Amino acid sequence: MAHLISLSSVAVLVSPDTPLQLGVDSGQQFCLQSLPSMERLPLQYTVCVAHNVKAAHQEAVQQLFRHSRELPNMNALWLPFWKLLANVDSGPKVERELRTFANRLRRHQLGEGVISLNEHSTTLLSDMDHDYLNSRKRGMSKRLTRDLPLVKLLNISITLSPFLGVDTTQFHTSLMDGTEAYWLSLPSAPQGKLIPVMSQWRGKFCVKLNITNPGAVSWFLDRVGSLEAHLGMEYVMLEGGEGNLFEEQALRPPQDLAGDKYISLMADLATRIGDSTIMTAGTRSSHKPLFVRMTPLQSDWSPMGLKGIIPSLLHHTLLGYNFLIPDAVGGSLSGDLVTDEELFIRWLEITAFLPVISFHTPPWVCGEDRVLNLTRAYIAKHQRDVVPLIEKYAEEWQMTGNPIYRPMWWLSPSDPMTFTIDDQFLIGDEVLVAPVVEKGAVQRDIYLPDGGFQWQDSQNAQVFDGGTFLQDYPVPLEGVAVFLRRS
Ligand SMILES: *[C@@H]1O[C@H](CO)[C@@H](O)[C@H](O)[C@H]1NC(C)=O
Ligand SMILES: *[C@@H]1O[C@H](CO)[C@@H](O)[C@H](O)[C@H]1NC(C)=O
Ligand SMILES: CC(=O)N[C@H]1CO[C@H](CO)[C@@H](O)[C@@H]1O
Repeated sequence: MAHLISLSSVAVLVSPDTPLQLGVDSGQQFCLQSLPSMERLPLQYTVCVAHNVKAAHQEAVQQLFRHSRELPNMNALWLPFWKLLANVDSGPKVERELRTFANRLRRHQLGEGVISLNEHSTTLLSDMDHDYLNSRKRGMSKRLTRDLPLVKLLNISITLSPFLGVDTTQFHTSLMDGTEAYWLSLPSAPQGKLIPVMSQWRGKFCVKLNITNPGAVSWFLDRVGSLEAHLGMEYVMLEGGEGNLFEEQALRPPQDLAGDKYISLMADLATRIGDSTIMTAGTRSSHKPLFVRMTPLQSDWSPMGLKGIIPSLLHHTLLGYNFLIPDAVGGSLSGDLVTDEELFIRWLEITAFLPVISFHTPPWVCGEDRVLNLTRAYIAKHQRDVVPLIEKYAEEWQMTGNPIYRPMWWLSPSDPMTFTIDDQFLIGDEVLVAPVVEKGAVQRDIYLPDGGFQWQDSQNAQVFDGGTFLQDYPVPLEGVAVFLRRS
């Protein structure tokens, strides 16, 4: 049974316990449908009707989020995140790569930032701790103590997931010491022994942490604690909590892990780690002091690439997720380095206005001096102009639930012109950002919403009335159109 709802000034709140599919049907109607296997479960939803789209949104936020809203560690906004590109097979080699990379950043006057390690590099470094601990037990050299300053050249972010390889000693140990219940398990026969369920993660056979088991959660937190003691990392990224249909079907019952339950328990785990934890997904956790990493995008100009950034930003922030780490400049989905210099520059220009700038392709790889200069300039601009604004509107968000980043309709909620603009955004209600998202373009159309005030171009101080449509407004490759509200 499909329910059709046409979007005007309504918000639809769906019960979190109802699995459903969401789509737009052939008649361009927004459509919610329960899954075929769940036909007997009625769709449960609440419809909020309001006089305009902003009021509908605000009402929905009041209905949905009754918790007090907490801020994550705002220091993260000041520093760009740099992905360590290391394709090596041992902890000492990861350390060497870290040192080389930190020196390179410094040589290019990009010395302040966070180096982020993927899960593989994190595992290699943590195995090294393991060796170190063993060697210390045998009274041997204090290797890691000596090396620690090398790792500590910059702030570090590590990556963990709830998966553990079936070929690791940790897993084998857990089969022997009776902690196999730490892993999602199924009985081998109706009353039989529980056997861990094997799944796959990043191409490897793994078991997955049973996040409803308190012993398993303590084990995980201990692991984070020992990594912290040895690496001194400032940030922890948790990947892999997203639902998995196979898992949900194979493990149902128990109902305790059905649907979005896993990711929501993982958000609890993340807040126990601290207020500098980054999640890759979230469900009703926007009030928690966490960061969310937006989905990786393609390195192109399509809606799956650069054109997808602003719609995704607005989507997250309207749902209350404001503390976003956008995908790396130029896109990182393929894992390849970006070679299109124009794409890199336009992408950088957008992310400079988002909460955190992150890199996968280093700027010295993508282009010549110009790209490096622009990278330094936009990082400085982010720190000088954008971070203070985010801090200001983070306070407003805590008090009112209003998003930090806003669509054009926020200021002009009865003007249909504003409803479909997906290539401009507002920071609070005072800065309008209109980046170029078309390849080769050095001009773009811009709509300045009418909120009863004027807008001033931050570059040339020209002033326009609200409600003005600027056609083919010039925006050179090295610039972004930014308008400031004049009351
Ligand atoms: C997870 O652990 C809990 C508590 O030990 C147990 O009751 C439950 O059956 C486990 N669930 C799965 C899917 O392994
Ligand atoms: C980069 O910046 C430096 C110093 O600000 C300047 O001398 C140089 O000409 C710039 N290079 C390019 C290609 O813009
Ligand atoms: C080694 C290093 O760069 N540490 C910095 C990490 O970030 C904090 C602020 O969040 C700085 O105070 C440290 O100096």
